Amino acid sequence: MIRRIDLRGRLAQGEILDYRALVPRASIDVESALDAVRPICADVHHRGVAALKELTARFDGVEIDDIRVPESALHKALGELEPQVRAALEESIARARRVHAEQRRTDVTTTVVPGGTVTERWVPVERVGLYVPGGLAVYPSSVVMNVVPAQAAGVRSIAVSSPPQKNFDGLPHPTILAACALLGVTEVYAVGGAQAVAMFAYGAREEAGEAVCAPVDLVTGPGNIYVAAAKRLLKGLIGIDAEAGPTEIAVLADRSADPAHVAADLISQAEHDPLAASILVTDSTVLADAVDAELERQVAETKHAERVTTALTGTQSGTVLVDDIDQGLAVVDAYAAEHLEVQTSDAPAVAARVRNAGAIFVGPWSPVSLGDYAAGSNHVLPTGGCARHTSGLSVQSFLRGIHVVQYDEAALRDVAAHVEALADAEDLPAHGAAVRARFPQ
Ligand code: HSO
Ligand code: ZN
Repeated sequence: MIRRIDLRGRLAQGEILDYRALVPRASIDVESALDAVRPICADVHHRGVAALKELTARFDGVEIDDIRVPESALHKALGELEPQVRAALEESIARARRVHAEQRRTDVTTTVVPGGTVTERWVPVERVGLYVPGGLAVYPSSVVMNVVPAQAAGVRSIAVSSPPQKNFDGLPHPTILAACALLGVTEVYAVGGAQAVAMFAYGAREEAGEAVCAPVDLVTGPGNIYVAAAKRLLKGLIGIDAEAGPTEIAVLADRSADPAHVAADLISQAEHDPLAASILVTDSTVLADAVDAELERQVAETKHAERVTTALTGTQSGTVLVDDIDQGLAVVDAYAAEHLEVQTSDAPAVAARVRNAGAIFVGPWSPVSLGDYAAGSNHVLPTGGCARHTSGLSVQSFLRGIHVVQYDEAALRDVAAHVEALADAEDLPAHGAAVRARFPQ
């Protein structure tokens, strides 16, 4: 079911392997959605709430009277939430809060010279808009993963937007609303897609001029290609987190791994999306064969067999056979998976050598789905190879480090000649003059 890429022996033959090209990914052409998204954003910009209601009728098939979800609906959703889901969400929130609380930064003051200091002051973003999709699946867990770091960072104003659902009176999905209520988020909008990103970026007013949603500074959260395109279009006006693509799991495993567990984990992420990528990297054909057999067996029994099969048989998924774990590490580093599991006999040591991954799951008892819901780690992670240069969502995503410079007279006098010399070298004499003006001769 899952294709094989056999790299064994090729290094021995002196070949130079381009691992990134050998393990391809599905390319998501966000650029192509920009043309569709541009008029939507312009409409929201110019006509505010009226445009949002029309776009919601067109794209979601729902007529809404108010884009803002009343607080009573949040409390009702929480009241009606199944007790075991509530308990699980509470545990997920508690664990995520424990981890993210420790990510808080303290301001650091460096005394560069006597009388001259630079302080890095960490300041939370003022207002954040969090987008929660409502497509193939509904992810209250993503509400947790976005809201918890924002709150831990000290963001004062948090708004959530999620598409209205026909079967729920035109409100976002009740578990999304319940998660918001549990987290203490009270500002929620029933708006989806690109128009939600535009609403966050520009704010939205009624025709009478009354403001309904104030503009935000930063938009985070996953979404479909139109949401990604809107983020790309409005970036700059707003800050954004990464443009989330289809989810990915890579498993680096040796003979010691349990094939049933490896197959289950590959299927677990394939379940998200027909474009999801599941990749096994192993030096053991015995394991590869056993995982293949397990995939056949388990896929037949899994609920979302159709999209799982599409994902696993797609060119973005596959088993890569390598000579040894060293070569396996080169492959997974080149791929830079959103999620990497290390299931080898010396998993912690192997995992410590990984350079590129959104998150690493070490050993047989740390499956990706643990991290999706209840490890305490964040599940908003870089996809599409962005793990080479980008981190997952954290408290840091919601902070800005401001340099505060404070020199006294003697410290400035001491360095004045150097400033002047560099200003002259750049042919910017007014820069030097601004220092010299303070020390008339
Ligand atoms: N694996 C997804 C997150 C998620 N899984 C939400 C289940 N619900 C992307 O990291
Ligand atoms: Zn998942």
